[in-house]
Amino acid sequence: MAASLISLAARIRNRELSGLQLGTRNWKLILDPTYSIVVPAYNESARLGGSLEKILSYLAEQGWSAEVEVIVVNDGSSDDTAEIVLRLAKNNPALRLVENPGNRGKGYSVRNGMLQARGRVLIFSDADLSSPIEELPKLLKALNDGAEIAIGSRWLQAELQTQRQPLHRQLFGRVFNLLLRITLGLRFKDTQCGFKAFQQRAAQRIFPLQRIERWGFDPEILFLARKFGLSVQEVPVAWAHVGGTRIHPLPDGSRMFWEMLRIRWYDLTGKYDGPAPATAKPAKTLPGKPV
Ligand SMILES: Nc1nc2c(ncn2[C@@H]2O[C@H](COP(=O)(O)OP(=O)(O)OP(=O)(O)O)[C@@H](O)[C@H]2O)c(=O)[nH]1
Ligand SMILES: [Mg+2]
Repeated sequence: MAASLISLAARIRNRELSGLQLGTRNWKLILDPTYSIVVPAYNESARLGGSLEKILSYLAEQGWSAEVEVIVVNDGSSDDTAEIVLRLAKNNPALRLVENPGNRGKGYSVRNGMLQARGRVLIFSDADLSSPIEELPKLLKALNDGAEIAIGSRWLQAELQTQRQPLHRQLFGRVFNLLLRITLGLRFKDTQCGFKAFQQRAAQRIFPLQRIERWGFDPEILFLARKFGLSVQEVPVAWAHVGGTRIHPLPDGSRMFWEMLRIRWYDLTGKYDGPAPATAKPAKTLPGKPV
C-alpha cells in the first residue's frame, strides 16, 4: 500500500497522469494543461483586471477553462498588480501569479513565465490585449497546420490594425525591422507583436537559452528559432494600440539596438550552444471548435 502510494505520488510529480485519469477537473489544471497563457505585467493595475476577465470569460465560452492555465508574471510592480491577480485567482483556479525578483523587463518576465508553464502549447500576450484574445484561434491554427511557432503580426495585413500606434512609434518600428533584417537576417514583417504561441518542444528549446531581458527579446527568440531549425509562421492578427505605453523611443530604442548586436555576439561566442533538452511531442489535437 505504502509503495503504491509512493509510486502514485511520483507519477503525479512527473506529470505522467492526466487529470482525466485522476478523475478530477482541477487535477487536470494542476498537472496537465493543454494551453498556458503567460501575461507579463509591470504596474498594470489600471488594465490588468479587465484584461484577465476578458481572457477568462473567453476561455469559458470556448469550453477551454479546464484546459488552460493563465500565468501572470508580476515584474516587480509597485502598484497592486499582484493583489488584482490574487483576488481573481480565488475564483479562478486556472490563474497563477509568478513573481520576478524586482523589475527585470518584459523579456525576463516572458521567459520566467514560459519556464514555469506546463502546457503543450505556450502563448504569451501583452497585458493590454492589443491583440484581442479572440485572435488566439489564428495562432493555434498555424500550430495545428504544422508550425512550431506562430507569431502575431501587425504588418502582414495592416488593415487589421484598428488603432495605429503614433506615427513616430510606427517609424521607429519600421527602422528597427530593417536593422533586424540586416544584422540578424530576420525576415519577418513584425517581430515585436506581443502575441506569440509556441509548441512545447519549441519553447523548451528556446527559452532556457534566452538572455535578453528587456524589449529586445523578441528578435532573440526568433533568431534562436532559426538557429535550431524551428518553423515560424507569421500570422496576421487584429491589433489596436492601447494608450499608456511606457516605451521611450530614444533610451529604449538605443538599448534595443545594442541588444540586437548582443544577440550576434552571444551566438559568435557560443552562448546559444547549450544542450538540446529532451523533446516533447508537438500538440496536434486542440480542444474546442475546429480552428
Ligand atoms: N513597460 C514595461 N512593461 C513591462 C515590463 N515588464 C513587463 N512588461 C509588460 O510588457 C507588456 C508590454 O508593455 P507595453 O507598455 O504595453 O508596451 P508595448 O505593447 O510594447 O508598447 P505599446 O505598443 O505602446 O503598447 C505589458 O504586458 C507590460 O506589463 C517593464 O519593465 N516595463
Ligand atoms: Mg502595449
